[in-house]
Amino acid sequence: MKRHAAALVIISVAALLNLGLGSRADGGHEPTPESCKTDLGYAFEWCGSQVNWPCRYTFDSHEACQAGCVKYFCPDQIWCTELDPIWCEVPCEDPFGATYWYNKHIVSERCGHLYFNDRDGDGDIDLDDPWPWYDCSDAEHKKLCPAYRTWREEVKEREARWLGVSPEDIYIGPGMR
Ligand SMILES: [Ca+2]
Repeated sequence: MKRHAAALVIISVAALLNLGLGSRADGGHEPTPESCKTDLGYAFEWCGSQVNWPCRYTFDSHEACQAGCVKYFCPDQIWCTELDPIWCEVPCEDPFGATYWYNKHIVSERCGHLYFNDRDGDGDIDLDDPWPWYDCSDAEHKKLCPAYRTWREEVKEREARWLGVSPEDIYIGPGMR
């Protein structure tokens, strides 16, 4: 039992050191079908890197985020196994499973152009109107995973509880303040 605990400590120290030092995948190219075939380890490093989207924002669910990312870039190398439920068994709305993060990549593929949008064509990205991106992202998430809780749903419920009204009475969209 004691030995087990010691091993866990060593692993977490190694993980911390790895965070500090970065990896060869930091800022490197996205995994490609070719690199997945020849160097699957690179995909794990790239996806686990603290500088690449979206796993740099994850803390508790970092392992699941990395798994979802590898599954997205290297679908031919990853298959469902009952040995580790993180890959396929965890429900899609749960950030502790790969599917949740895999879906984020799909949504980014479909809606990313709205996030990095230059409507007036002056060459600068306009981040002042995020709502078309939210609309697209929420709709695509729901298509992939009906049980997914969107940011808007969560905020509406929180605000509604706070104000003692129904979530339908809360407005989140253009012109809100
Ligand atoms: Ca612009």
